[in-house]
Amino acid sequence: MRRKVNIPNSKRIIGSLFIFLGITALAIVTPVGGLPQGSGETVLYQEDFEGGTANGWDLGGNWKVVQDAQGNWALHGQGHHWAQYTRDAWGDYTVKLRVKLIRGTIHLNYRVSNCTRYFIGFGEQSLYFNKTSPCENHQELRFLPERHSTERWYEIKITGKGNKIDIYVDGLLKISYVDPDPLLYGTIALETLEESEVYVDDITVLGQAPPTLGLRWTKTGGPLGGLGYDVRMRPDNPDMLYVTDAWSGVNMSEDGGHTWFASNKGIITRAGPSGDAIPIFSLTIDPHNPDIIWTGTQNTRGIYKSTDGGRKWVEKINGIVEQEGITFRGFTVDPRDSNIVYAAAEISSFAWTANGEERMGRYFDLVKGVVYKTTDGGEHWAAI
Ligand SMILES: [Ca+2]
Repeated sequence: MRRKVNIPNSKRIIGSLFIFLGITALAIVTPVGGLPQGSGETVLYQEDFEGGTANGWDLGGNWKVVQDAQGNWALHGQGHHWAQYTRDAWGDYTVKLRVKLIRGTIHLNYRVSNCTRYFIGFGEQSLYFNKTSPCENHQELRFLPERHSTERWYEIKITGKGNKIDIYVDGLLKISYVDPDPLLYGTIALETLEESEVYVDDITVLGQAPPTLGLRWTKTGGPLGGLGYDVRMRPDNPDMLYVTDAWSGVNMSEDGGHTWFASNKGIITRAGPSGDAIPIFSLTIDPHNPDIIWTGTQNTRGIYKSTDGGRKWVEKINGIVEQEGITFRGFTVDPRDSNIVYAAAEISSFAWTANGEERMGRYFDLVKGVVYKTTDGGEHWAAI
């Protein structure tokens, strides 16, 4: 018997935050010679546009890289259009850039993430600091009636450390703001307004380099794509590892992660556009007996139990009510008894709203939670 699950559209997948993990790649981490890098700020991104291109930028409307009368290449925008750097995003960082107004106002967007952002309005008549959060909700945080000349380059610096944002113009601190509900992460973007025309050049992003801790990841195989979720190590034999992935199922290693193989014998749940993906999501090893392993599915009803260390699996779904839209995020085995197990799951909005209508929370699919319990090793489950 093959159980086939159709996921009607991509929104349901986006219901899981972990889609942003992107491609699953199984890897091991090994020590690298040398000590961690120093704690100073380093250049995370730098662009002077002298190559005539804007690599990593999504240039909307009529944003383009142009050469001015002096032969200098810069970004140029006019009218209400966006240019966004899409190749990276950061937490605490400083962005420095040069801006030349021809007319109007530009928004310098900071910590842009989906539809939330801070934005600094730099215009002929004003300097202001605003925030968009939640989506479409613009909050005015600071306004200064500062005059700025046209046809002149200004140096602007925006620094964010946690909830404190400082804005400098030509080296002078103009706005310092502590946000009680801060946006903590995101990229940079430029937004010219109606009746505006602006040049931007020499963009530098400074911040802490990602910590390396003297370790290096090495790719050791694994499926090409999917939603990796749990990594488990057998407590009595650390060379035995398990990685779950929707949609390649259970991946196992017996040599400490150097080589991997799929171990899905007995798992009959299938999903995906072609109906052959194995939507295994969570996996937990019984702390009393590491030969007993529990695994659960994504977006469909499926709990499987192995009693031989993950080589074969038996479906255990008696008592699970939901057929679709249920994702098992984890299992907990009672510290006194292997037969008592709790399975925590979320249920997508389409599975519980009238007419199967999807409902969004702040950013993602609005889910409900359920906890199932078995007292007989998975023969029967009941929601508690
Ligand atoms: Ca330039």
